[in-house]
Amino acid sequence: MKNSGVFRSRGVSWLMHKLCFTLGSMLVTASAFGGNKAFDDGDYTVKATLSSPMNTIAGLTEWAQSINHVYGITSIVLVLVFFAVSIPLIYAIYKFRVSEDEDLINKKPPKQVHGNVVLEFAWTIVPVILLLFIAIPTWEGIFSRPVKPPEGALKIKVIGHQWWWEFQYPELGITTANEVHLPENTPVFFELSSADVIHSFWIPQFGGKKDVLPGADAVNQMFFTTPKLANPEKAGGEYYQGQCVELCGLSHALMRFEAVLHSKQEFDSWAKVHNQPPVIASELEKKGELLFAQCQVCHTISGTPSEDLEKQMLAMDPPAPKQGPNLTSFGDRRTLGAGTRKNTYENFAKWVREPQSIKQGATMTAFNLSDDDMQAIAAYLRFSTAKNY
Ligand code: HEC
Ligand SMILES: [Cu+2]
Repeated sequence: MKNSGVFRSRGVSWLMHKLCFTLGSMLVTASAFGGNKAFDDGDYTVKATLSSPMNTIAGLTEWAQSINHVYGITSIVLVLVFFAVSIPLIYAIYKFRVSEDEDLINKKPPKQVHGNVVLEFAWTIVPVILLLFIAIPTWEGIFSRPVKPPEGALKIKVIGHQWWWEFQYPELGITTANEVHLPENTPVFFELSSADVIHSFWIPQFGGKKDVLPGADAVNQMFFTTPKLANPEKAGGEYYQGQCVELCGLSHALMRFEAVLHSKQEFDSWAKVHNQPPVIASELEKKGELLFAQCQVCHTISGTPSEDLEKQMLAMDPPAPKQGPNLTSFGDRRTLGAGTRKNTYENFAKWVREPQSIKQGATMTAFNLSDDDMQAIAAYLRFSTAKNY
């Protein structure tokens, strides 16, 4: 029988399969470079560049760098294995291909061999050596991590909610949401817990991720020393992207936050002014204050009646924590809806009127407010410490 070229194409398709698999893996790796590049147009766009905010391989903390060290070694081994397998493979496919006029039916099978001591030893020992090569720096990385947070680390309680983040600074008496402010070059200690389902806390450029679990006795810890400011002259903080990395429901992908790095001085001023209640200077703000009454069952603003309500709710048995993010100094936040949109008046109005149009499944009630009322609430809420820290 004349060969119909089946064998050859099978070899090729097998090779294609392997190549696609490799390319796929490389794409997954490349996606680590991607991320949400700014919020300039208010939308989520993915861009793969080295300076992307979700880039994992430009680690800024010692912890992130030790992870990257292992990542680098693993990549070298992987590339070596890739070539060690694919070069002989391509050679074999070419060399032993079927020629057009070969009679495959009557062709004798090649000589069958079984067991080659040298080969079997070689392909057992070589992977063991390669794995050791990866394992030793991995162990080193894992065991060089301190087991306890350093003395005097800044403590921050992180509470995951479907689909936003709460940050409490017990020593500073501050509660905020979706933006975690940090002093540069300082040990920080996160206590992670969840109000509902399992989430996972991750600031890619600052290091690894940790699960955020529900249940009072399931508090995870994360600690590291924050990096130094890249540009100490610039005021207003440097923003790094964070993201929930545990599939936690419908809007899991929209459960983001920003870590804002400040000089120590700037951080202290932020902490001082953050809790200042809104100044009610105009009629509009006054009206906004009244209208906010319908929001305060879920939202608290420090130094206002909504805070007293929160205390009462927490004193109940069982305690009833508020469902929505703390909105103290909300005007200072860069984003809205946990990093979903840029914090502009248009996005704010859309959010209040139809939160689910921005974030599917968001548990906030929709409020069909008139333009006048919306502007009044915005004036009250967007009272801003105006970055004057
Ligand atoms: C039933 C509870 C509830 C009420 C009432 C409520 N909200 Fe919300 N609100 C939420 C929840 C929950 C979120 C977080 C949703 C998310 O990001 O997934 C939220 C988020 C927000 C945010 C975005 C905060 C951020 O940093 O991302 C703003 C702004 C906001 N609400 C304003 C208001 C205003 C103004 C009112 C009153 C007109 C109001 N909310 C009433 C539950 C509520
Ligand atoms: Cu989550």
